[in-house]
Amino acid sequence: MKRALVTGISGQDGHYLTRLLLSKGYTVFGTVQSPASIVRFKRAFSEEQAQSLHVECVSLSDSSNVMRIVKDSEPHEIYNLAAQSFVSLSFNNPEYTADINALGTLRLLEAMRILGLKDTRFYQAGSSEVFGKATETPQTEATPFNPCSPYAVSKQFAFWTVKNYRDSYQTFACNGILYNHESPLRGEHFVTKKITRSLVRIQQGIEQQFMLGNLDARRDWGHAQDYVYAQWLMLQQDIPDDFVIATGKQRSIREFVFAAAAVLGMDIVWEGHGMDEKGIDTRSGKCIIAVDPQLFRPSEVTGIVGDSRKARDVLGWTPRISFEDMIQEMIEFDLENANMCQER
Ligand code: NDP
Ligand code: GDR
Repeated sequence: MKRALVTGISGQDGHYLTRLLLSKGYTVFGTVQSPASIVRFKRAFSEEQAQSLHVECVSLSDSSNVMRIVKDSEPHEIYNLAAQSFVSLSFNNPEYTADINALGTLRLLEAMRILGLKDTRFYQAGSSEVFGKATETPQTEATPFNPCSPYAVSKQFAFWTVKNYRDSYQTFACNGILYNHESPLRGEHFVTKKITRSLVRIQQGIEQQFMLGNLDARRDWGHAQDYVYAQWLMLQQDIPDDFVIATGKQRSIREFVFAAAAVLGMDIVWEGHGMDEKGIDTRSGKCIIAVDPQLFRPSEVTGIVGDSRKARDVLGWTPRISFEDMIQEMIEFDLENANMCQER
């Protein structure tokens, strides 16, 4: 029976990956940052599933603790998902972000090396943010990195560390270069979840208005369930390698708002320009979206859209859940949650 260690198991991807691994018969060891996350995470699984699940608090900043969990779990596969994953926050917390995302990855790989775990396979949760102000569109595994946030720089460090361990010690280590992926379980501070949750709350009369930052920002959005499958596939290959995982389609924040509103039967028109731009609900005539300059970042990625031909050819991976179905699922989940809150 296979054992997997998943760092950052309580995050969005951790949930989906755990479901996948349990369905394949793995025993799953997971780490979180805060004790509250253990309780929340375990609620998402049945008692039977919980028998194969072992979750504890391990900070990636604590190398002795990292070493211990790797030793105790003796994993066949490690998925390093733990991170300070909010790009915006990384501008105010660059040192912490680097400690967890960059050095945390190094600590795990060192633990594997020192413990002599030669057969253990390692997946690193890399990010399309490394392309930053992209030098070509779409981006492939060969596109030069041009990171433009402390988060992106930390992920670039992790990327090269993985490659270095692969080349120097023949570690079976892979980098996924994953583009944005969303789901009902997405954290509320990320823009997609903020939009679906806020629109639902406005429709239910719980909220009147919400603020967004750069409406012109564009992203290549896929579904987390598809993307964790790619993570697993990478570790099932004969040769470790790096893969871009993306849908190849790019949309703006405005387009996301429009699509999410449509699921709720709402129609939004945009009026004004720049910081004065407003989203008006045509039915009520009310302004429900305004622009907050504080939500803009000091530096923003441009032209981010991925070419995942290599993943399609080598892994046989392809995204299955459409953009529209993903938004539908997110809205349905938020509606259910809003109803439950109102009933309480
Ligand atoms: P989340 O932010 O949802 O989850 C982050 C996880 O990391 C949580 O389990 C959190 O624990 C844990 N964590 C945070 N800080 C620490 C710390 N100091 N020590 C130990 N654990 C910590 O991320 P996602 O699931 O969305 O993403 C997973 C990974 O993939 C991340 O590395 C992210 O950077 C990367 N990625 C994500 C993409 C996306 O679109 N989702 C795209 C590309 C890369 P707790 O719950 O206790 O705080
Ligand atoms: P991102 O995701 O930075 O791409 O990182 P996020 O959803 O935070 O931002 C996407 C884009 O939306 C713009 N934006 C806003 N963003 C937030 N969060 N809140 C707002 O109110 C808002 N208004 C506009 C942003 O400027 C940005 O351009 C995610 C994370 O999961 C990373 O961990 C991962 O590596 C990358 O995706 C790929």
